[in-house]
Amino acid sequence: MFWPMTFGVQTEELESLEWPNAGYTIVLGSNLVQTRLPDVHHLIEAKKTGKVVVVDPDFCATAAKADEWVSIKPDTDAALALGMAKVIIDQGLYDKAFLQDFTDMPVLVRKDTGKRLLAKEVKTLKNEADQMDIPEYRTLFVVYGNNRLIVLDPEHLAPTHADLIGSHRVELTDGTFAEVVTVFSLLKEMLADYSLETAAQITGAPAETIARIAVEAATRKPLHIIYGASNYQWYHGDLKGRALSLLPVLTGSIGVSGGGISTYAGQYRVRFNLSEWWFPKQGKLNWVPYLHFLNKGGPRYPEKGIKAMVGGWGNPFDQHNMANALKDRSASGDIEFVATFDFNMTTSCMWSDVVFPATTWYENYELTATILHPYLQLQEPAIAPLFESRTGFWVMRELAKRLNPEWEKYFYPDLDDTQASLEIIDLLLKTGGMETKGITLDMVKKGPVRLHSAAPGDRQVPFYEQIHDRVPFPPPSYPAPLPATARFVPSGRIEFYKDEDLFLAEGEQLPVSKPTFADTEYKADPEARSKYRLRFVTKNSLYRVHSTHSNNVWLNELQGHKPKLFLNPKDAKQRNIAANDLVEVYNGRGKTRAYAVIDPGCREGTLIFEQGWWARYLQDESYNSLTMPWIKPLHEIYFVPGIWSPTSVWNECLVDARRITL
Ligand SMILES: Nc1nc2c(c(=O)[nH]1)N[C@H]1C(S)=C(S)[C@@H](COP(=O)(O)OP(=O)(O)OC[C@H]3O[C@@H](n4cnc5c(=O)[nH]c(N)nc54)[C@H](O)[C@@H]3O)O[C@H]1N2
Ligand SMILES: Nc1nc2c(c(=O)[nH]1)N[C@H]1C(S)=C(S)[C@@H](COP(=O)(O)OP(=O)(O)OC[C@H]3O[C@@H](n4cnc5c(=O)[nH]c(N)nc54)[C@H](O)[C@@H]3O)O[C@H]1N2
Ligand SMILES: [Mo]
Repeated sequence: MFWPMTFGVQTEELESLEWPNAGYTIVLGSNLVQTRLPDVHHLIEAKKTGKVVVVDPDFCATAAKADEWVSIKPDTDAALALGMAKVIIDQGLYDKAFLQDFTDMPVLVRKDTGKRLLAKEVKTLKNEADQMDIPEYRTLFVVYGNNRLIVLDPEHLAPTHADLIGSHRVELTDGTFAEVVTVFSLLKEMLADYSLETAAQITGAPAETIARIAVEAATRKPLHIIYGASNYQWYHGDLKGRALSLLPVLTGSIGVSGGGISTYAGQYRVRFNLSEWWFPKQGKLNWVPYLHFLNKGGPRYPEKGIKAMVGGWGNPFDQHNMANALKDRSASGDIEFVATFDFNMTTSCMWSDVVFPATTWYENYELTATILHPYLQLQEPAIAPLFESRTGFWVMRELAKRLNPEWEKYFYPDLDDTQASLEIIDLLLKTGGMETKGITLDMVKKGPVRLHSAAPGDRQVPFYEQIHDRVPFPPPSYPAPLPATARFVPSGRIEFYKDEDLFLAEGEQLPVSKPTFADTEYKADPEARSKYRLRFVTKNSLYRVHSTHSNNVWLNELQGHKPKLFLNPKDAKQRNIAANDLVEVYNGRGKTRAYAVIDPGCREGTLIFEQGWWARYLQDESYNSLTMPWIKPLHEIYFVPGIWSPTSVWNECLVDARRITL
């Protein structure tokens, strides 16, 4: 969620081929050695030209390969980033011109309201502002430079030479005066709370280390920050992302080869414009965030509730928060009908009224793209669908037509599903926009084809156009039209100051560090603090892709056929747990079980469980019966269908553990 707030995009990332071009790489909570196994050699390459630092509460596989491992307390990355930002600013290691031209750092903020000063509020600027023709999703803010107030043009990122620091008294149109101050001054003021001592105390990392990596990061550019999934799957993950964004921005490492901030996880963004077939021309898209469905409420939850659930390509009865609540709701009839299509008999299939046997990757056409490789790749059937299995397209067409015969026309009724798939892929390539220009079905049939980008060599370098060609932020996020997303950065620049009322009320105008669980577990149950003393971190397994391959006998053999949990020796000792003991993990919401690994690399106070085991391997006690779909209200501001909805925060979860005596 820090992406829309800061950059106005869904997500962005460097392709893995760009990793070796970084001068300095900091990986925070992304276990690339396990979760990006096919690409991780590029990270190893990055060590030759630059330095790779891994910040993780666990001595994970990636930490083991890094030049340096910095162990911090979970969910304290914001304090680390803010402590580093303070060092970079105090030592004058920031890129002044970059901040002036491409960020909101010179923008003036009213001290009385906390809102950004609007050009139309200022007596001497109102006329000029009224005459400027800007799109409705932009706002005219004010900066100060060359001893005068200047309207900040959101449509042109020309050099402004605006002051980064300063406060002024400004006459408003109604004759009153307002005190204003730059965002950068406010940031500096706020960072006074993040001295090295404070950052060290919050994170548990030594002050000297924080100071040293800050200086290294700012002097061995470009800086690349990799912000991983487990790290942002916390309630204040957005604050962490905003704080971490400060580092590449302060050092001017945005829009350049090898630099920036990347999140190789989450709501994977669509690579090109596929609205031509994806969105029917007429009609309204009713999009209910999954967390609203789980919470049975929220601004977009339908008044009459939801009675049916049709799923494919996913296994929510294991993989989603409140897996047990989902089961209860199905069993009680609250959800009346569940249908799933899959080629594995997953837990979700077991809980379905109807299961459609789906084709596998080797039985159908599919156009794929990934976040690490900007290539389009055609999956082609190697064999005809086996037994009763059908393609996802076939199932959707048949379902759609039974819901409303009118809808069949969107699904190429005259073609069989294979031909229809190719027809759709062809249409999407032709109408995909700049990214697919010149790419044909024949080309992808021959092999992977690189998508086009604005950067040289079609490299995937986020914001290259914004910095190199001074095109205002943000680039489009598909499938939404630009106005739907650009309104989140109305200055046309990278924004660190947010002034919607809720940000002001929460004290989150600027990125700050907030304590874990204060707004969630401790609020819901004040006794949770003493009852459940372990943070439950559920990370991804080397041996599965989520729950896919959960039943693969060879991969299970490699794991000794045992789900495992990782505990620090001190935490284990306190609970009388020894290596290989069967352990119950519990809280007020649910429980699960796994065999103990006593691991000094695992930070004290943290219990790590590798998610993805089907319930049948856990005696039907799901790890996701312990988790909770907390929703941070701020996230509701950024709802855009198909792009943003409130983030799941699986790690915002307290548990305790006890040995099971059989
Ligand atoms: N083998 C395999 N590969 C996969 C997947 C899979 O299931 N299996 N899933 C894919 C998908 S969809 C995703 S989203 C990605 C996710 O992959 P990653 O982004 O790598 O995420 P995780 O594996 O969940 O966790 C990475 C690390 O975050 C650390 N961590 C947890 N909390 C914090 C924190 O507060 N601060 C810091 N600094 N570190 C923290 C954990 O200790 C862990 O080492 O992997 C993808 N790749
Ligand atoms: N506690 C906890 N829970 C988590 C996470 C965590 O860190 N902690 N991580 C979360 C994350 S980042 C993610 S991305 C989710 C992932 O969770 P899910 O999205 O549920 O992913 P999978 O569990 O891999 O389920 C994918 C299913 O799709 C099927 N499948 C694969 N290909 C096809 C196909 O072509 N057609 C059809 N019809 N089916 C297909 C597979 O057989 C499999 O059963 O889990 C989330 N859940
Ligand atoms: Mo994911």
